[in-house]
Formats: sequence, C-alpha cells, structure tokens
Amino acid sequence: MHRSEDDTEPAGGITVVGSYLSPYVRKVLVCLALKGLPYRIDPIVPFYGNDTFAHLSPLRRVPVLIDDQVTLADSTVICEYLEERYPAVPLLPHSPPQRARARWLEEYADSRLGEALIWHLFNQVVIRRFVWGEPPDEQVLRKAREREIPQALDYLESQLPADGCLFGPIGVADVALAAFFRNAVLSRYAIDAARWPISAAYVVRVLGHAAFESLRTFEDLSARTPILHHRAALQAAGAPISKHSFGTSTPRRGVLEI
Ligand SMILES: N[C@@H](CCC(=O)N[C@@H](CS)C(=O)NCC(=O)O)C(=O)O
Repeated sequence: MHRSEDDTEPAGGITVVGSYLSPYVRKVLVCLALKGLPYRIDPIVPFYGNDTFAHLSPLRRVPVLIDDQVTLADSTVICEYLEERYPAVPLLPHSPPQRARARWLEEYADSRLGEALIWHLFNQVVIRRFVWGEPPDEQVLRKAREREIPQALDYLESQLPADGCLFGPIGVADVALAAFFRNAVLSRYAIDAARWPISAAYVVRVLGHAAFESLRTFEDLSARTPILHHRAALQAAGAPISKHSFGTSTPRRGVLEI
C-alpha cells in the first residue's frame, strides 16, 4: 500500500502534502489506500507551509495532491479526480440518486463536521496550543460540545446504517464522515453510545477498516511529537515520506479566518 522502500520520488507517482492529523488529508489517504494507489507524503501542518506551498495551495490549506498531470488543493476535488482517473475500485455508488446522496454526506462532513469537530474542537485544543501557544477559547469549545456536535449526531443518527457502510462497500462518504470523528478521538471527545448508538457503532466500524488502521500509528505519532519533528519521526517509523518538503519552521496565520 505504501511505497517506502527508497527515497526516490516515484516517476509519475502521487505526492500528498499535508499532516496525518488533518481529516481532509486522511480522507484522501484512505481513498488512495482503498484504490491501491501508492503515494508519498509531505506531512506538513498547513500553517508551516513555505512560499511554494502558498503557490500550490492558494488558500494555504491541506491536502494538496501532486501527480504527473495535475496539482489539486481540495480533498473533494482530489477524491473525484482519483475516482475518474482510477475507476477500478469505485468509491461512489452506481445509481445517480445514491451518488448524489453520497456527495451530500461528504459535503456535510467537510463543512459542518469540519466546523464543529475541527475549527471549534480540534483546533481549539490542539492547534491553538501547539501552533500558537494560546489557550482554547472555552466559549467556542463549550458551544461545540454542547450544541454543534450533538446537533450533527442527531442528524447522522437518522442517516447512518445500523450495519455495514452507507452504500454497500466502503465509499468516499463513509471515509469523509469517519475521518472527522478520528479527530474527535484525538481531541478526547467520545460519542455517547447510549444517546447515539447507531453513529457510535458506525464510526468504530468504519475507523476499524484496514485503510484507516494503516494510518493510525502515524497519526498517533504525529499527535505526540512536536510539530517541527513530525517529518523525521514519521520517516523513522516507516511512513512513505516524500523527498522534498514544502514546510518551513515558522508558522503563519491561515488565509481564511475560520
Ligand atoms: N475544503 C478543503 C478544506 C481543507 C482544510 O481546511 N484543511 C485544514 C487542515 S484540517 C487546513 O489546511 N487549515 C489551514 C487553515 O485553515 O489555514 C478540503 O476539503 O480539502
């Protein structure tokens, strides 16, 4: 699945720029794994991107995918591209209504779960502290824990299957939804299985898939390693690290203010 035998960039191969801690990066890495596509990763936290990174990703966000033909800076666009270019293992269902529903749930994950679980939870407890040396905004955290996440789980409880995945085999909607809840785990937020039994079981099931499992060591390592040492620590642990990095040692604020 990974290509870590040597330090040569694979000719015509795929490079993903972005940290193992990002749910949007995780979504792309899991889709690559499911499609059996090898890749290299430049595991930068986006605030540490250099000037070239800003050129590749105008919003200075991760993931960025670079291959022999294109450079793309949005997880949904990347996954659609992979789906079209490498259709052998499909990650969208076949019928138009189901495809549309899969896209909606992916969009819901990226936007609403992104807001609640990343900007208002993970970024508060992890990024603010470890990138900016600031304490979390307790009001934002409280709102996320007490209102936004419960609201999202109420909705998901009505949408998710009691068994298996959303549309048969695991697909991009499952990957996107579960990817965000992995950051909930990393932020020490556990879904209350008594209140949302279907969602709690679904997230455990999807995160238990081998394609998610294969990333866990690198995620946990990133979570406990100072940011500037991520690359070396991940390389030592066998991650398929790219030869070149778009990282720098001083963080700068993002382009979008959310
Ligand atoms: N719509 C983008 C969102 C990506 C995104 O927001 N990534 C976060 C990391 S989890 C990021 O790069 N944040 C840096 C910032 O907000 O400046 C996608 O789907 O790829």
